[in-house]
Amino acid sequence: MTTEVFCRTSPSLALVKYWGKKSTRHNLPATPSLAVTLGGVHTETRVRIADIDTVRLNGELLTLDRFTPLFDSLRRAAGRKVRFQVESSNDFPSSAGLASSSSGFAALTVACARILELELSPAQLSAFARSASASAARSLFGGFTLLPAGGFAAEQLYGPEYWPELRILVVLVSREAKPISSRAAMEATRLSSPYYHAWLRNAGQLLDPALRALETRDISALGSVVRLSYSRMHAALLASSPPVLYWLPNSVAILRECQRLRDEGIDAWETMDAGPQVKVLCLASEVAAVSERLQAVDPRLKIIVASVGEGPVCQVGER
Ligand code: 2P0
Repeated sequence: MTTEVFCRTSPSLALVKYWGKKSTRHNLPATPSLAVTLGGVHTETRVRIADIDTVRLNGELLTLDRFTPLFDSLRRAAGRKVRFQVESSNDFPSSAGLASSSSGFAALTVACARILELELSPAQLSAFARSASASAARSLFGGFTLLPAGGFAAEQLYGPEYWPELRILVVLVSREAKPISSRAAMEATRLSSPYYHAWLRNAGQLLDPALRALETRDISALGSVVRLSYSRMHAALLASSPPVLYWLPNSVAILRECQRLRDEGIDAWETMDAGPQVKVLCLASEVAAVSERLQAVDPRLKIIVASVGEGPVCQVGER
């Protein structure tokens, strides 16, 4: 019999974006991020003790360079030299701008800590996850989360029950892996975009209005800050040398359709991350109308309807 730990997490979608590192060595974010954990999309990870470290994602063996530092720091904390056999899968496209690294590294951190029998608080788990991927610090919690600039760990601001009417339509524009990883694109922006410092200065200023809008659950106030955050992040990316453009023609078509919906008085507020997918915030009462209009942009587009999700779920079993 072998002990196996199973952990299920959901991706963290930034409403106010983290983009850029204060410290590359410690993976500390240069900008604050405010996020919602997406209910209805999941990473599932199983970890067992083995003779060597292996990580499989959707059945495919991965290279270990992104994983070994996390494994080593958890092993050091536990004072144990064990190795991990990891099998992970996503029920949404990986490495395509859908925050698979947030849910992936959060699940991995929780599962490895559990199999090592490490007693860690949620903030400590969040800090371990952040060292591997900053957005993963936020996936340690359900609901709405905040990772401050330079912060070691994320915190939960509101639980999943805080805004039951909020929906996030995830429009899958492409299933292809992104042309450049977010980590590399972030560094390219820092090193070569003349707008990077303006982005850093402004990113902090967007946090307060976003927090105020969240406090009153005002979707149009929140949506207009969300729109500024992703637009300015992508403006800085586009000004890198060479320019980084994640958008595809259908991404732009969806953005334009959201604008038309808003012109008609329907709150449909888009955001984009490091990939071509578009995520649209709206209220449950308008999901049918918004989905129908977005689907009409291109009938081939798949649209996933997410709500505000829960934090990690973990189980220990024998196999
Ligand atoms: C975010 N993104 O706040 C931002 C917005 C993408 C756009 O965090 O280098 O995989 O592992 O810390 O967390 C994606 O980058 O980057 C990301 P690392 P991560 O969600």
